[in-house]
Amino acid sequence: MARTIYVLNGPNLNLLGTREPETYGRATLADVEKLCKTTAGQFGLEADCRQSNREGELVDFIHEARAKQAAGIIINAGGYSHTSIALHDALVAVKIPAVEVHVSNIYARENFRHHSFTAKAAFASLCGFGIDGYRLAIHGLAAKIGVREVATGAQA
Ligand code: CA2
Repeated sequence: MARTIYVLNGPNLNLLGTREPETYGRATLADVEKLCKTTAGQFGLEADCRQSNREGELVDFIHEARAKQAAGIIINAGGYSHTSIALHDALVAVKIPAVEVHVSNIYARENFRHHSFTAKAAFASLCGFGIDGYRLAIHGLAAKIGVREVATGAQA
């Protein structure tokens, strides 16, 4: 059975591709989820993708990842990245390797985006790659947990 990784997106990320394209690009959340499922599949993993605008529900998803023995978590907690001790604590508590992703380069933006609580609980953090950051994060997570790309038979 394929091992599962949880891909968690926080508040307002359901709006991706509909507003502020100069900051977040034109890809939608559906595009992100498709990219994550395809990339996870290349490693023989399954991506379980969730989005919520509520902090507590994101905490619940992290606990669920533990209950389901998920192999890893990719998290873009949106604005909660910069405020949520609860999400930090949940990520630390479940002891599942996590990568934080931000679509935009948070360090090139307002000062209040420069600190992330979720980054402190993750083993790695990526920002500024647009939605490709999710693909890169899955590659990094797979390397961290010792999962290799599945052979497809296709010539490189
Ligand atoms: O760059 C990122 O991925 C962020 O996590 C996006 C958050 C922001 O609060 C973080 O500082 C950085 C915002 C969620 C996206 O909000 C949108 C709003 C309008 C249109 C598209 C997305």
